[in-house]
Amino acid sequence: MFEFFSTKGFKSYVKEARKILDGNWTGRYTKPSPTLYPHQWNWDSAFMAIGYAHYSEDRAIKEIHSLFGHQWENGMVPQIVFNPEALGNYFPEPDFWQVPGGRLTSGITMPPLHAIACLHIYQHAKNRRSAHDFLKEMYPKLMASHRYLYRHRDPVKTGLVYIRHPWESGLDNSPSWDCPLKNIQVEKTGLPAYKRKDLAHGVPVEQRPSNEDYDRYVYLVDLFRENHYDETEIYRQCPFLVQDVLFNSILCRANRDLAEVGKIIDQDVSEVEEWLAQTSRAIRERMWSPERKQFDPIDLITGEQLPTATAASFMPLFAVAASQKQAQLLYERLNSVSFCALHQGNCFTIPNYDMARNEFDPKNYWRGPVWININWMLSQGLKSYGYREKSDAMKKDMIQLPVRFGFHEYFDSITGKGYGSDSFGWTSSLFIDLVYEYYDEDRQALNWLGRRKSRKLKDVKILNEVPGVIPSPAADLAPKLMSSIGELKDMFYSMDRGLVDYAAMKRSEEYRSYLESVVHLKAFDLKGLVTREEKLAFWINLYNTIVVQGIVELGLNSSVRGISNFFTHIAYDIGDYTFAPDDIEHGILRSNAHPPYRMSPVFKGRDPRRAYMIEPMDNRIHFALVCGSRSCAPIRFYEAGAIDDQLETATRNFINSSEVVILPEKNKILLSEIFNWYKKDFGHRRDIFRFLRPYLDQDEKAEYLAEHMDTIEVEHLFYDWNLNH
Ligand code: 9WN
Repeated sequence: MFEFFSTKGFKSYVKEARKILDGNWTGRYTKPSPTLYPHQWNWDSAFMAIGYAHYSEDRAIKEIHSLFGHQWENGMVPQIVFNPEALGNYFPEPDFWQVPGGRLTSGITMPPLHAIACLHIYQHAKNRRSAHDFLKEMYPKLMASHRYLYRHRDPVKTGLVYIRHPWESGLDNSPSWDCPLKNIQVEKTGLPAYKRKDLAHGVPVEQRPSNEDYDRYVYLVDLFRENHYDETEIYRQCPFLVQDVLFNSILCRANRDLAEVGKIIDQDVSEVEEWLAQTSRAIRERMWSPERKQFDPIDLITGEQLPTATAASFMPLFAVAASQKQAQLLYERLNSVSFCALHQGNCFTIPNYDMARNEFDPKNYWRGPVWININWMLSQGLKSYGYREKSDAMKKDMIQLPVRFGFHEYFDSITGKGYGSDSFGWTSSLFIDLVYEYYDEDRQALNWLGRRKSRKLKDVKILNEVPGVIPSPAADLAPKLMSSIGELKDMFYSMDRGLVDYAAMKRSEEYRSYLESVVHLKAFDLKGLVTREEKLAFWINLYNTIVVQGIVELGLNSSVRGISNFFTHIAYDIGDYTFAPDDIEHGILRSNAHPPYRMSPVFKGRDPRRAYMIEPMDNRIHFALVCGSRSCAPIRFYEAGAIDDQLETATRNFINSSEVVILPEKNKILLSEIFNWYKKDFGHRRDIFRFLRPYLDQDEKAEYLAEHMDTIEVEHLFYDWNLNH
């Protein structure tokens, strides 16, 4: 490897996302979409603020201020704050809601994400002092909004609050509401006259709620206004009262964050802690269905759980309310075909609804497409329970969706095509958050101008020296080393995602025994490696292992880029010579080809190590060498007897992973930086395409590439240098 740090890749997409937010920004709040949703929406604003927190604290704060400026006296934060200048394009608007006091808001609420957003703003603030002031100002308002929920939406003190309209759930036409909505008898003639406006913006009818749904939405609004938004009366009369899993999970998580906010500004947080304890217990105990092994909403009209199969049932992970056992069961369900187990290849993770169910519809709104906000919360929840690999994999997939298909409201869970509104607010803001968070350790890569600060270590550190162990020649050292590496691999490498548990490895007996055998490399005769296959397997395995050992020994915990000369600083003494990873990669395996962006080869002049170069070089090594980072190949153990097949598999896997993405809709191919750095090995565009062709899964994308070799635009992907731990 080498020390050139690319800042390409997602940079242009982050810019695009920011441009969308600029376009939707009104000066006070951000429209969820330029046309379909022209007003301010409750939970959308929290998601917007989460993205803005990374680059515009000011906007993040204004967004929240604007919403809470319309908080009702009883503490309720309304679902919509209407913009008087944008009236006429949405239904229902204030003339229909007729809320008390002539307010320009709707008369329902939404999942209370705002304490989460406020804490996030504070945590990312550059100006801590003003962020602290912001928390002080927000705390009583946030407390009032939670108090409203516990007082008016949990009248019999169950610890769970109810929603009284599907719009309050945020997941309007979720199949979870089919049953309770069906139980509402609606006489068309008894309904007030209304005209839907959501279909006037070019979104096809099959991607939106049905007319029957709308009749019921309107019926409920009518009931609220007839009762003058009196919560006690509504509770008595409303035929739709549901304790929703998503809503309560968000409330629970918001309590957690609100307690944190309270502590930051020295408040007594006992009331919030009490809410937190009650709600997490109630989620764990009352919403869990032992037969279905999932969390289900509770219909307060029937008193029964509503067996459902939406992604909402995973949300107690976000709340950190699920027990370890429940979390494990949720994780298993998430990893099943019902929710498009990762990289299944024929769908996108994770659809909003169980793909195996009849009601599943990959195109229809909350009945099956992929939604970034839901997956964003879920990936956070998975991380909280230690399912870091799955969480990271979901984040990576979420980042890919807008890159491939645009910043849409939701995405077809089978084809990935974007639906609903385009230029969608929370898809853009959460994309920004995901890119920043996922590449958190690597902020410098997002800093367009910056070069990262890294340490340069002096001298070369020989890693195969153990005091008291005398190197001795052993004819079978190579196979012994390989089996020792194999043991480490079995114990500490996770083969499915190519991750390594470095900390556990360092403490292990197996690692100590590996260190003892690696000492004998000093007495190893490289001439004993005769065939090309033996040499390839030996050097690839050795490269991968020295990199892992280097990470362990230097105590790196975020990226190999922490040490600017990592790949030349560590080395093994083998026979009479010293080999650093760069010597192995560029000298031996690349037949002494120039490392990228360097003027000279690693073996200069008559360097005797040239005698061990493997010629001709095999390009496939690039997909087998591990650099301790998430973007490089997963670690495998290579065997001389099977090396060709193994390299073939490694290459095929890499080329069909998210490191090579063909986007016919954009006439673009996104390629791993590896193809850019190693132009010398792969050649230029047409040569690269020819190389890719036999490895690509033969689908319409491969066909597209074959037909558009001359015109397709090439873009190189951001290289993820974070440690693969
Ligand atoms: C009704 C704004 C909102 C989101 C919701 C989403 C959709 C509104 C609608 O758009 O709902 O609130 O008219 O369909 O379902 O989650 O907040 O983006």
